[in-house]
Amino acid sequence: MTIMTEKLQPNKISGELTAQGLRFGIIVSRFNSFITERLLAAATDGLERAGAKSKDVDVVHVPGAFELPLIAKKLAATGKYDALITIGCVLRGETTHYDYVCSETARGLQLAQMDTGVPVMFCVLTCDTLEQAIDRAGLKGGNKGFEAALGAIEMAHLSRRIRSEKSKAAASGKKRSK
Ligand code: INI
Repeated sequence: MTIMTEKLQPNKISGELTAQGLRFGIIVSRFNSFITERLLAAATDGLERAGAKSKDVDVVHVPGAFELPLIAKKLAATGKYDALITIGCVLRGETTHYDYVCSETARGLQLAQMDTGVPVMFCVLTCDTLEQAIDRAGLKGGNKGFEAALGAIEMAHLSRRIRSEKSKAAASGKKRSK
């Protein structure tokens, strides 16, 4: 006996790539500003080309990458933003300072998004050389700022979508209890 099975067609939940009506915060490190300002320019270009308006994008500068997590968490907690983009550039030096800055920045930013539920894009270059950073800030490797902008838009939509699915499920009593 053959069992006819219908091909499973699951509901797909994905984020659109239009920035209209979304609010973004961009936090930029001044350290290695030669690189970070190029990442910032590409991030704002990405948001603008996707339809974001100036009034919906705030840019905040911090001294170094290590300071990104605290300000990300504070901005996320305002409830004003659909997504945040954090921009930094850490270059390896002669000591272990690099390792501490990289790991604490990444850890802090992940905590900021997990604690607040606001998507936080990690546009922090961690490079051995300046050349590697330049490649990723507009040369051979493209520009990670632009990629971060697209990621922020996608995550903002996805978060809104999941929030509305959650309220729909709650309203229809379908929400499963744990
Ligand atoms: N901050 C950076 O953003 N990039 C670096 O490469 C860097 N290095 O190499 O030291 C750096 N250090 C500063 C750090 O982020 C803090 O601003 C500083 O330690 C004060 O808290």
